Amino acid sequence: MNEYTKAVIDSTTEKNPAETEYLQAVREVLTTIDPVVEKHKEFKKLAILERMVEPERTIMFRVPWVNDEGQTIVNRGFRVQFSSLIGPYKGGLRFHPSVNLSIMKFLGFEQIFKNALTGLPIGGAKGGSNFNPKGKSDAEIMRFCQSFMTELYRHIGHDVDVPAGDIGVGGREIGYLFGQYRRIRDAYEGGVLTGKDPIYGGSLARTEATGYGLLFFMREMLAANNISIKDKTVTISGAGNVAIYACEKAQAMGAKVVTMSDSNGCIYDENGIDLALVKEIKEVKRGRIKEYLDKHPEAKYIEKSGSANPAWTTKTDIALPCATQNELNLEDAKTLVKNGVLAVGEGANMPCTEEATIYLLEHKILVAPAKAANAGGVATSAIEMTQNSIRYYYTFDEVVEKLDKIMTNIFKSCKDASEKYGVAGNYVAGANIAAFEKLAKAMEAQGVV
Ligand code: NDP
Ligand code: 2IT
Repeated sequence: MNEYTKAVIDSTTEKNPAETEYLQAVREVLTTIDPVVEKHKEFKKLAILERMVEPERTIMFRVPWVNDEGQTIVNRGFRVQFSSLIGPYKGGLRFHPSVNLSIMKFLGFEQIFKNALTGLPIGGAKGGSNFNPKGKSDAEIMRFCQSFMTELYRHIGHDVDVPAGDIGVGGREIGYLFGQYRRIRDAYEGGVLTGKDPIYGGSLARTEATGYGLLFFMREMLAANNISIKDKTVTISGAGNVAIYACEKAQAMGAKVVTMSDSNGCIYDENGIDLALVKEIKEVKRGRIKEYLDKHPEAKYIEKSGSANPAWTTKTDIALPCATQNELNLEDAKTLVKNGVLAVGEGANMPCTEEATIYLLEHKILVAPAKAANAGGVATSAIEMTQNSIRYYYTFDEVVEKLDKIMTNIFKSCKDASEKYGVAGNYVAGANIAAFEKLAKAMEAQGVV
C-alpha cells in the first residue's frame, strides 16, 4: 500500500481509538482507493485523504423529554455534517439504542461516497439519537421528536443540511420533526427534510426507493454476469423499510423470497414470503415478525441466538442483508459460499464485516456494495428536494423511472471504475474509486477549505 494512504489510516486510527465502525469504514475505502492515490502524487501535499476522513462539523446535544409516566428522560442527539463539497449535507437520522459517535461517523462518511455516486448535488451527513422507539406510545415519539428538533433546527435548512429517515425513523417521525421545524421557523421550507408524506410535500415512491433501487442495481450486476434474477431464491434480513420494498421488487422480478427477520428472529417460508402480511405486521401493527406464524403456521421461526443471523444459514442464490451493520460475518459468508450463493446485495449500510467481504470476493461471489446498491433512497430524497424547489409533484412512475436510470448509471460507474483500475468484477472497489475520483476532483477545484 502507498505510504501516504497507510499514514492516513494510521493517524485516523490513533486519533479515534474507540470508534470501531468508523475506522472499519475508513479502512475499507482507503485500502480500495489506494491505486488512485498512487497515481496522484499531488494528493499528499493537498491533504486530500486527511480532509476526506475528517467531518466538517460534529454536533452533539442533549434531548430531554417526558415519558407517559411523567418521568424526564435524557437522550443524546447527534448530527455529523461530514461533507458539503458537492451539495448541502444530506443523510438520514437513526433512532436506536446502539447509536453512538462511531456509528454516526461511519454512516456520515459512507454517505459522502454514496451521494457522490448518485450523480446528484448532495453532500454527506448522518444524525440520530440513542433513543429507543420500541414500545413507546405515539405521544412519546412525538414529544421526543419535538425536543430533538428544538435543537436540530438551528443546524439544518434546505440549502444547508437535509435530514431524512433511517433505522427507527420513518414517515411518522419525519412528520413530527417537520411539524416542529415548521412551527419554530414560522415558514414552509418543505425541502428541509425528506421522506415526508406526499400529502405535505413528500415524493411518491420515496418509501419504496431504497428497496427497489437495490433490486435495480442487482438486476444490472447480474445481467453484466449473464445471470437473470427470475426464479432465483432470495434471502432477506430485516423487516423494515428497506427489507419490505426489496422483497416487493424481488417478487415482482420473479424471484422467490424465503426469509425476513427482525432483531428477535427470522421467518423462513418455503412457499415464498406473504409480503402483504409482513406489511400489516410491521407497517400497521408495528409488531414482531414472529406474528407471521399466526397466519402461516407452516412457516418456520428461528429465534436469534448470539450474533448469527439464521437468514444466512438458509440455502439461497441471492442474499440481501437489509437490517444493520456487521450483520453478515465471516462465518455467515462461509456458509453462504458453501451453499452456493451467487450474489450478495447490501441493502443495509456496511452489513458485511471486512472479513466477510474479502472472503466473498475471493470466492468470486458478486457483491453489490452498500454505497452503490442502497443509494436509491437518498437519490429519491434528492428528487424530493427537486420537487419541493419547483413546487411540483412527479407521478409514482416518473420517480421510479428516474430511480431506475440512476441505479443503472451507478452500476455502470462501479463497473467502469473497477475495469479502469484492474479489479474488474470487484464492485466494492469500483464504487469507492468512482466516488473518490469525483470527490477528490471537487476538493482540488475548491481550494483548501
Ligand atoms: P427500519 O427501522 O425500517 O428497519 C430496520 C430493520 O432491521 C428492522 O426489522 C429491525 O428489527 C432490524 N434491525 C435493526 N437493528 C438491528 C440489529 N441491531 N440487529 C438485528 N436486527 C436489526 O430501518 P431501514 O429499513 O430504514 O434501515 C435498514 C438498513 O438500511 C440500515 O442499515 C439503514 O442504514 C439502511 N438504509 C436505509 C435507507 C432508507 O431509506 N431507509 C437508505 C439506505 C440505507 P427490529 O424492528 O427488531 O429492531
Ligand atoms: O443511509 C441512507 O442513505 C439513508 N438512510 C437515506 C438518506 C436520505 O437522505 O434519504
